[in-house]
Amino acid sequence: MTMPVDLENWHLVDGYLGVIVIVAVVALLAAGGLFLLFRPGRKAAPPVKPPEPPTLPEEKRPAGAGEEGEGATTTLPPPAVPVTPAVVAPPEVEVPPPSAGRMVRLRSRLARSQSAFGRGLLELLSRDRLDDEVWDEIEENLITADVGVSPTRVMVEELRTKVKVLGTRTPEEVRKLLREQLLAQVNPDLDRTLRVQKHGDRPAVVLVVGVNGTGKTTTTGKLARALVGDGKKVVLGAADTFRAAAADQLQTWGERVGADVVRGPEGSDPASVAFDATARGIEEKVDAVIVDTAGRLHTKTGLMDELGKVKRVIEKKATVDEVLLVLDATTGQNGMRQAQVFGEVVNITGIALTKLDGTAKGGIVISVQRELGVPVKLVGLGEGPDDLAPFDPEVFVDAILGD
Ligand SMILES: Nc1nc2c(ncn2[C@@H]2O[C@H](COP(=O)(O)OP(=O)(O)OP(=O)(O)O)[C@@H](O)[C@H]2O)c(=O)[nH]1
Ligand SMILES: [Mg+2]
Repeated sequence: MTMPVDLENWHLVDGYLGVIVIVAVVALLAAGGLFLLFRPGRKAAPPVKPPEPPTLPEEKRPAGAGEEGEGATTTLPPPAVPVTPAVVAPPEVEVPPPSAGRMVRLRSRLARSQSAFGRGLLELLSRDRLDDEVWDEIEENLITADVGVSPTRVMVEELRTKVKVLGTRTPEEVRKLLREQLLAQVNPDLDRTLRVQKHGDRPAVVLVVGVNGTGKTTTTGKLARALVGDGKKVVLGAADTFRAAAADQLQTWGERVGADVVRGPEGSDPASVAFDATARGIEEKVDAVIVDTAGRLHTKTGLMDELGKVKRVIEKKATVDEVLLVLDATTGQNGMRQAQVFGEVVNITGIALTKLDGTAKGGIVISVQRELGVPVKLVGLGEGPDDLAPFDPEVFVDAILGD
């Protein structure tokens, strides 16, 4: 059905229509505006990207999780099924070799001492004419090898007398003579037994001390290995609390041989870590507790006092059987003063002479024992985990002189 159009009143219709259209448009715009202003969930601020919900690996994600529409801000609910942690294989515990005979195995590491020190001496002593000049050279050779001034004098005097008695000398005789002299200075009669025997139920306690970087932590780790290799049970105390890395370093050594490592937070009291390690050792009835300490300069009184405290605190629980001073053989005579000061504070019972593989100054063994009146009990002959040996004077002297 169509409406008739009144052509006469068209202008009126036209007028009405115009008004209606305008009103309708205005009404529509107003309604749209109101809708935009008051639509539910409108955000006052410009939309912010919602935080990423925690994601789980695809296969562990609960069904349906992460499938909400765009802009969902809810975080994932806890997984319905317990998430099994990734299977991490426990570190393989090694069975280190026993400590006996190690110095023989590591003998070639003393080659540097041998060429510079032993061979030089043998050559000089084998000369037909031994005038003052040659004796001066022999003396110089001994001093350069860090034998120390007074042991050098003693040796040169004795050698002079014996050479006079011998007259002409075969190379074998020269070697024998020098061997006797060196051995006498190294002193095979000193008791070099490392005191790591249990006292009834109580473990032996070994305190490891020294200046920075001498090899304390490495020696502690190597010693733990050697003891485990000898069938002992060991607890390690990481009483170097200055750096977390120091405790981590020791922990790695411990884990490799299955020895517990007691450690404290970075910056905590080293004495309390040493105390806890001793307590753990007693509790677990181990054979030995070895306590690694932070490197400290012997000139820093505060740090030396702290070391004294570490020892006293351990003594509340057990006896400190062994205080090992770790000396770097390459630092030569500088080590001597350090050694004296450490000795005053913690009463050193043995020396671990490290880095003997990297020096021609093997004579340090003689001077350090003499100056301190304490035997060299252990020698470090390399960076490898089993490059620590109980010190054997005869093997040492033979290595210096060569075969
Ligand atoms: N060649 C050689 N290197 C060694 C020996 N003993 C230790 N070292 C090395 O010396 C460096 C220092 O060893 P650490 O055991 O960290 O010394 P530290 O005394 O604990 O050092 P601080 O805790 O910083 O005082 C490391 O690179 C060791 O591998 C050794 O007998 N021979
Ligand atoms: Mg260290």
